[in-house]
Amino acid sequence: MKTILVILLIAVVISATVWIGTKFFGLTKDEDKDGIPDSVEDAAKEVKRRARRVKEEVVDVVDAAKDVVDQAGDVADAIKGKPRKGRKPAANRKPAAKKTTRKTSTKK
Ligand SMILES: [Ca+2]
Repeated sequence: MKTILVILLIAVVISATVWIGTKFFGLTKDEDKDGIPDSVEDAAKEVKRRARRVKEEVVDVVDAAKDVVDQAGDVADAIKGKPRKGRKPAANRKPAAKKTTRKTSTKK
């Protein structure tokens, strides 16, 4: 219990030192004058951005895993000798938006 209090006290002292140094003495760059160094704010933004990207990728992996499970059933059917059904339509998937620019041709 005492150890936790000591660790907490050290953390509070470090935070207070950084805040006071930033707020009143300009030791680190702080353009919005909120006492939080810009480097800390930038790091927090980057962590949030990366967490959002990881979440997007995990959603993609889960979608792909669902497709694998669907297709695995077809393998079992093939082993049993059933005819090929073809690709199952994806349930809740929008078609990927293509970012190609259409060129207008003047040739005929
Ligand atoms: Ca700031």
